[in-house]
Amino acid sequence: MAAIAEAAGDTSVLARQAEILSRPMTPTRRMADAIRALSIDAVEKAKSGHPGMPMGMADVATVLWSRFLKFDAADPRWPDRDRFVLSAGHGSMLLYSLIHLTGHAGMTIQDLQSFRQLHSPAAGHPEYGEHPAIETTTGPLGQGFATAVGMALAERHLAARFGKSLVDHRTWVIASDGDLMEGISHEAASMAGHLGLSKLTVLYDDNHISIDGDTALAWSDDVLKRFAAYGWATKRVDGHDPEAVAAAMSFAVRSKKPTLIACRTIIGLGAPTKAGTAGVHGAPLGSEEAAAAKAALGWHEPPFTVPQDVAERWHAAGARGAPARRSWLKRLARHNQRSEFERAVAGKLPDNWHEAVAALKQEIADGKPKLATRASSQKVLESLVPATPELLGGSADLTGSNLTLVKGMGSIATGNFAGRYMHYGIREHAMAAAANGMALHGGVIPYTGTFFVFTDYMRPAIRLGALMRQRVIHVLTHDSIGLGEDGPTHQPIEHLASLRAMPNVHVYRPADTLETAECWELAVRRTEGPSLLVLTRQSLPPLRTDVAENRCARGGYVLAEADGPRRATLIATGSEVSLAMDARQLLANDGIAVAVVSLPSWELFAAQDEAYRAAVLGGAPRIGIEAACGFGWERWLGPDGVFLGINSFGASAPADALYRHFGLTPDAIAAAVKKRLG
Ligand SMILES: Cc1ncc(C[n+]2csc(CCOP(=O)(O)OP(=O)(O)O)c2C)c(N)n1
Ligand SMILES: [Mg+2]
Repeated sequence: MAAIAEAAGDTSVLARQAEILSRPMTPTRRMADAIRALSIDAVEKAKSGHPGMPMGMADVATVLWSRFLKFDAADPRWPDRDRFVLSAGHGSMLLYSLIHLTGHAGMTIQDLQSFRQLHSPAAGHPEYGEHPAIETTTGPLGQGFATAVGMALAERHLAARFGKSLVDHRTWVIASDGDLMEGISHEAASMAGHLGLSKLTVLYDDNHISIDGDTALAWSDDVLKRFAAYGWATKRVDGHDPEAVAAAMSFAVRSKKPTLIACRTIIGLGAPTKAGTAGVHGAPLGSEEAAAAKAALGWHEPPFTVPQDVAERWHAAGARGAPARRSWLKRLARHNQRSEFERAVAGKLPDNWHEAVAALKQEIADGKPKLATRASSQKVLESLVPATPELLGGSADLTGSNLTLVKGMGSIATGNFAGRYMHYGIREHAMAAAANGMALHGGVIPYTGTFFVFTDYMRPAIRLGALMRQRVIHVLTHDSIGLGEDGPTHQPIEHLASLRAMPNVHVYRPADTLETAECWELAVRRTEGPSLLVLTRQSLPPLRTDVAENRCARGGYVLAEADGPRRATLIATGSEVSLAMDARQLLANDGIAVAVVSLPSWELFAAQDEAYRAAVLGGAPRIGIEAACGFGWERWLGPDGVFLGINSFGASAPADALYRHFGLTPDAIAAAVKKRLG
């Protein structure tokens, strides 16, 4: 708080504010003041929210939305629109004001009046799906930036595929100090600089303030030098001088590199005592300061009122892109790839897609391959990739381990975006966020790759992908102690449980090549959220040859019924299913009839009707087997079940030795069943 108090008395900021406010009034200033006034009013009415950032960045946003951003308020989903990402999602009233003022349907003044209330499209932070002009959910700082990098990459890829006449748009980001402090922004900026994503522009709200006070408390980066070192073009401007801002944006449009424009602003510009302080970051101004701010700005309207002339200017800005959209529609109408473009953008799979999947499954049934499921996954990709041109893969420097690359994909590289494979480098967090951005952009179905244990580094982006229900597939190999010698740092234990706990995520842990094909099929079809394919390093025997039905689609099923009345049910996933099958044989030798249930997807199984689940799980004692922690298994095992797994951190040794060490062998399973049965 000391820092806040000191900043409040910062005479240099107040002097600068006085100078800015004394500049001749212009129509552009009035447009920006409309954003400020609406933001003040909405936060005041909600008694919560963040007025400082919208007030500080109103001038920059006005220049962007009225002169540069290519959009048409009449059709906010027009595929060739520019993308705008408010990475600093706490400044949500900036975005809602812009959407409202530019005349979009679905963001009325009543919606702004219900800012932060239940069912308002003007939620606390921008939420994808609440309004078509909200391109992505933001709030976790830094992620919007990396998501935008994915959008910019998708644009380049689709431009290479369909040509400039259909795909030629830019990605604009507003990012705050917090965005640029976050680690993910370093990963994403480095990636964008390396690739030379020249149509990406970041407008950095360089206000020197974060929640604790002056950013100097925690930060002394030279941001421009940092971005220059990543290969970006950089500019520094007075963020309250529209002509300087416009000149910098023109520079960005011409630049052959991604561009960072550091816009020196005053947070809460207009607020007589709180401007330039952390006090204006995340709390209502209070009625006195709010009134004084409006007076200082020369804004004399009642709350939530925009004068006619200002409203008209904003509406004109909202319609500015209409001619561009109309001529784009004409180009689309006569384009020879029109139907393919429309199909990809709509997220519909190709007609012949299912034939490729069916042929593959038959081939697997005939060949009965003994493969690690990561290798099975590669085999599946060999079929899926040619049949599904919108699949865009990649890995965080583990291509040869994740087996995510197949012939003919071609690498994405600087200046060559036609490839379908992205070498993300060792940047898991940005990889997952960029994949969200690609999915949000549309026209591609992204998949990523890394070791399962490193979902810890991707988790915030998996979570946002889940919240936004994006179709993103993560290929996560080396899924247990079965990876062996690399040891406990690399052996996932709690990851299955923690990711199964995440809403909208489907976690798949297939047991053999056929199940891997079935799970991939489900993942590619799924449009309601991220799919995680959790795959082994070690080889697994084939368990099934029946291909008539995708049995993984029910999440769990009886792989082998007991010979005779069930004495017990062994329930396992992935690599432990074959152990359960072997244990079943050992028990049969001793006259104990048990069934084996494969449970590759808990989410899908939970969605089945009660009768089906009861029939699969059976009334006999249940034994759960998974080379991971047991958290959550009680759901399937009931109070009388037994769980065989690992509740420590694994160890370094060959995989077979580890399975023996942790008691995950057919003998140990059989012994546990006998003990349970008494
Ligand atoms: C990952 C993450 N950590 C913490 C927060 C909480 N938070 C919201 S805004 C903010 C920092 C505010 O500083 P800045 O980004 O410069 O925004 P400004 O105050 O200038 O608007 C923090 C820590 C968050 N939203 N996301
Ligand atoms: Mg700041």
